[in-house]
Amino acid sequence: MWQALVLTLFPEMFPGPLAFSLAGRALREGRWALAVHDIRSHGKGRHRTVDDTPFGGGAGMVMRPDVVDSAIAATVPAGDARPLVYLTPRGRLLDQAMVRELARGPGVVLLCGRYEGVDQRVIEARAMREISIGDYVLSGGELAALVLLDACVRLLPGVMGAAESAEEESHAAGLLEYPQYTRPAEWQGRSVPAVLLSGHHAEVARWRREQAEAATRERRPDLWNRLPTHTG
Ligand code: 9D3
Repeated sequence: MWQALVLTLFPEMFPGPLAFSLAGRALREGRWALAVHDIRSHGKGRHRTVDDTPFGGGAGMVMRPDVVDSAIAATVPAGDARPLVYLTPRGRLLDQAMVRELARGPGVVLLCGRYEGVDQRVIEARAMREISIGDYVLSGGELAALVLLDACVRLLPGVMGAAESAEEESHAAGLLEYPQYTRPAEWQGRSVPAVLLSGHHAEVARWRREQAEAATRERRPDLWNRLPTHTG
């Protein structure tokens, strides 16, 4: 079974919103497992200290390597094949290819940082994969871990319906999706595009492809220029 282990100073944040998604139902059905471990339980002294001031100066605090290493040693069995992922704004950007790769494997161990982050030595010593979920600033790694888990779990066998899974495959093409409409056919003076009511499946397919291409060209030139037919 695909097994996730989360190391965090805020264990109460898990499963959090995942309980309300496809991932939550799959968790209750035993299609994956989630273990959460409080890094604070490895803190030093009477106050269970987990952080200290950065060498070289600067704002904020840094999580101690010995504390983080103890948390890993206590929870990750020797020879565990799961990748150890450190969620950090310094990491490689998460994309669907990385999600697919992580979902294919035995699971993940996710280290969530707080404060200014984790001492780099334990990241190197434990050969962690550093991953970011985007170029904006969060308060810590927990929300990023929840995003990564949601993205992975929906790809596990039996979590999505077969129809959705097939659609997923065809959409890995690198285009944004076409816009969606439902009833009522007219709402506040706005009509649904007539082609969608026409019953001409080929015309619907062509219109949707045009819409997807226009949106991708306008909003995501990075994706557009990566399409095989639009390079060079
Ligand atoms: C002062 C420089 N800041 C880096 C931009 C420090 C800093 C800000 C926020 C250090 C850590 C954090 C907390 N963020 C995460 O732990 C995090 C994150 C993110 O902020 N954005 C996108 N992906 C991620 S994954 C983990």
